[in-house]
Amino acid sequence: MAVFRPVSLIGVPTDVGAGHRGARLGPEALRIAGLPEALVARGVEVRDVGNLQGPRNPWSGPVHGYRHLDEVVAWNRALMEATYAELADGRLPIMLGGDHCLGIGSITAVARWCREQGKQLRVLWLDAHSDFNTSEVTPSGNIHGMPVACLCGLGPDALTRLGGNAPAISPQQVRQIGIRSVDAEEKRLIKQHHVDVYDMRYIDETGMKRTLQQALAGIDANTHLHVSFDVDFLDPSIAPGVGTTVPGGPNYREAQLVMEMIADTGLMGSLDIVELNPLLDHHNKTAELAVDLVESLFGKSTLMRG
Ligand code: 6HN
Ligand code: MN
Ligand code: MN
Ligand code: MN
Repeated sequence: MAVFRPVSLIGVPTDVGAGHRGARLGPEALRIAGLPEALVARGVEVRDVGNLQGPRNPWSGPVHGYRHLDEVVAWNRALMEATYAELADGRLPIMLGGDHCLGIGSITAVARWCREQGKQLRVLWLDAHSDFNTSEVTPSGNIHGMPVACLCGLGPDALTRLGGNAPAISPQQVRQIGIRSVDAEEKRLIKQHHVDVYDMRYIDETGMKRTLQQALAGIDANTHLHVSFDVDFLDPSIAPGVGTTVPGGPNYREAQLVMEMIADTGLMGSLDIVELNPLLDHHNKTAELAVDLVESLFGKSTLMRG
């Protein structure tokens, strides 16, 4: 069994980036579903640092193409600092979201950490969506549809320069898996910036095993894998508790295989769990499924391997 670094759970109870309210309840739902205990049972030391504090959701409309930009910036600044502090303490941070705008703060901190440590960073973006919109092309103004673009330097200065003047990452560091909903102009941006997208058609034709092998190609012992797990990655038939369901996602076995293959690398150094919306869930079952998949990310195998 792989030995994992001690984990820090960082609750990020925000839905200021989303189109539905309720993801702010995600951190508690994940705790109640047993995430801390499940990690302890995997032999992982767990510290729950509690929930970050941030501005409330004003629930207002877009201004210059963004909804709640000031609030998104405040939450991400706080998260960037908290994530960096846990990494610097030798720990593996797990972000309990919260909506996917929080990937801006977490990954900005991870990228800084990797630069300082001379490590290669690879971001695995598990999602139904590409999250590569900008204020010019967004259909909603919701910033949870923009984090990958922001991290790659496309977006408002307050978010693209959260960690300094250069973009946090380049598109070449990102692998997107499970994608099946990309807006028309977003698709153009994805192509223009050469983001590596393994969409559902690709997965159907290639199989999940080969897809993951390709997404993980080129990593080595000096690689830090950041996993950004948007729960809407999963097929809505097994994971209804999210605001933006899209049919045709990975089933239970495919999702398990993804997590198991990531665990096999032994290189996961940080994890976001985002977009869980307990108000849309049934009896917390989506949260329980997320916990089950995180157990696999930490080496629990459904087969006879460990
Ligand atoms: N997520 N592409 C849509 C938008 O409004 O930009 C949906 C984004 C969903 C984002 O699920 O993290
Ligand atoms: Mn997302
Ligand atoms: Mn999504
Ligand atoms: Mn329902």
